Parts: sequence; structure tokens; C-alpha cells
Amino acid sequence: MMTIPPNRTPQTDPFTLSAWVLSQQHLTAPNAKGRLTVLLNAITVGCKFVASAVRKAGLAGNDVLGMAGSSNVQGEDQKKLDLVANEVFKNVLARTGQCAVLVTEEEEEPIFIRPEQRGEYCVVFDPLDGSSNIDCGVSIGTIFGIYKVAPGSEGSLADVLRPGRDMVAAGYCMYGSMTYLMLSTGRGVSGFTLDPSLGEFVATHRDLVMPPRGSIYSINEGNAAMWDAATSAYVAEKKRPPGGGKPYSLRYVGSMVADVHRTLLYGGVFLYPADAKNTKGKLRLLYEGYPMAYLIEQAGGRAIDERCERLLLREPEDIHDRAPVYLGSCEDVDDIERHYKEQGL
Ligand code: AHM
Ligand code: MG
Repeated sequence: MMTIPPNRTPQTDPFTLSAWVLSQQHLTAPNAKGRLTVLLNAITVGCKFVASAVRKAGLAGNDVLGMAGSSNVQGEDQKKLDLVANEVFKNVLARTGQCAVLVTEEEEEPIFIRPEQRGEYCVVFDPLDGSSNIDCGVSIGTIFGIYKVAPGSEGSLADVLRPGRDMVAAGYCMYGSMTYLMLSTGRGVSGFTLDPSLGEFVATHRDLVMPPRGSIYSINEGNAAMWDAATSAYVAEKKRPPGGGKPYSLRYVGSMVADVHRTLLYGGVFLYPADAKNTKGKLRLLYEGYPMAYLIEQAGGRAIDERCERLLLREPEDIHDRAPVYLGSCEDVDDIERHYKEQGL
């Protein structure tokens, strides 16, 4: 009988996302019943669907670009593709039978799953982040975080109104030049790339570790006149380093998923501070800040708020709460903290 020698090259060992999740569960919870695996699989189906919709958007028969003529809970105009993605994720998640509560950026109230379909996980998500980039074909993404309900809970507001450190998994999918899905179940971060010929996410970034320092800062400089003193001083220092060192480069896509993805891979920092107009910043804590902070920390980086406290420990006041976000390579985020301390925090 012919035996197949172990060969771990990606060409002959397509390590799929489902296989990776099962292997992680085997390590962390050997008695697990595979429920989180089912849930994560459903999320990958949603991501593949949205990736396909994004690829075809604007072509004949796919009239999903442009405005839907409605606005979401934050009063922001909704794009058609936002709404398509929202429906897709709600449907695939509810059908798993593993969810108790869903929170989506697109809907004001949490969605409580009816008893026949109810499970023990809560998913908070931004179905299509980076709205301003949808119609021009620049990278956009889906962000998600997963909590487990409290023991005995049938799914309540309290199950989702919790700090991000309680999440059992978090990730994002970026619809860019390739479709990437970066995921953590609390034991590091791994990245997967959608192989269009297989229709599967295949492991391409195993156990990702961020550089301790980068050379890129990422912020909307158009808001500079409204920044606080610490943010202004930090950015000024990166442009003109003391002692004549090499300045940092500025990169800003305007899609959090793309800006964080680059930060995870190359290092550096991504900031969305509070400013004189947006006193809590712009980014939503539950389904933007926490999942990204979770991934960054799991990859060895650091994520803080304007008090220089761990973002993952911040208590949400509301499911659509916003928070200032500073995340990236540890030493770069330490620099930001130093400026806040110098300004008297
Ligand atoms: P959205 O959820 O409406 O897309 O808004 C969130 C996005 C983030 O992806 C991005 O980091 C940020 O808004 C960009 O904001 P700005 O255009 O103010 O720089
Ligand atoms: Mg968003």
C-alpha cells in the first residue's frame, strides 16, 4: 500500500480554516462539542458571500452600489451593500442554532434569537466596514467578536454589554486585492486567504506576531485641527523625530479593516482619537474597537484608550458606544502613552 509522506507545503497541505478551528478547540477545550466551530464556519460562509457580492458589485444584474435611501442607528446613510451584508450575516448566524444575541452596526436594537433557534453565543459585528470606500472599490471588510452567554442565561443585553476581554473569539475579513480572514480564539492570531479555485479559506499566516515597532502611523490627518495636545505632539514627533531620525510614513485607507490589517502585518500604529467634534472618537467599541484590540493583543501588540488603559477592559455603556482607539506595535503605543503622560493625561 502506498503511504503519503507528511508534506506541509501549502501546495499539498491546504490547511483550511475549519481544520484550524477544530485543531484549536482540541487544544483549548478537548471536550468541546464543536459549537464554536459551527458558528465560525457560518461566519466564513457569510464572508464568502459578501466577498462575491463585492467582486460583482456594479456589474449588470448586481445593482448593489450606491445609497439605500435609509440611515442607520448612528444617523449615517446606509449603502445598499451594507444592507445586503447585514442580512446575509444575520441569516447565516441565526440558522446555526448557536446564537442567543446578535448586535450589528446596522440595527439599533440587539437581536434576540427565538427559543427554537437559540444557542449560547452572542455575535457582535459590523457587516461591512469602510462605507466611504464601497463605491470606489477600495478595501472594505467585516469585523466580528463572539461572547458566550453567562451560565444559565437565555441571552440578554448584559450578555453583550461586556468588555472585550470577555470575548471568546474575534476576527475580521478584508475584501481587498485578496480576501483575507484573520482570526483569534484566544491562542494567538492566524490568517487565512480565500482560494477562489477551492472556495476555501486556507491558512497563509500561521501564529502571526507583530513587529515590536513599526515605521508607519495611520490617522485621519484632516482632523488635526481638532486633536488633543497628546495626539498632535505624537504625530509631530513621528514627522520630525528628535535627533534627526527617519520620519515615519503616513498610510490611511479610511477602512479600519485595511488599516488594522496593514498594522498587524507591518507594525506601526493606527489611531482614531477623540477630537473637539467627536468627543468619544468615531469607532464603535463593541464591533470595531474590541475585536481589533483582541487581535492586536493576541498578535503581541497593544491597544489602549485615551486614558491609556487597555481598550479591552473599557466598560461599554451602550451597544453602539464609541471610544478613542490607539492600537499597534507595543513600542509605538508606548510612545503615545508617553505623550499623554507628558500632557498630564
Ligand atoms: P463605517 O462603519 O461607517 O464604515 O465607519 C467606520 C470607518 C472605519 O472603517 C474607519 O477607520 C473610519 O470609519 C474612517 O473614518 P474617517 O472617514 O472619519 O477617517
Ligand atoms: Mg464600521
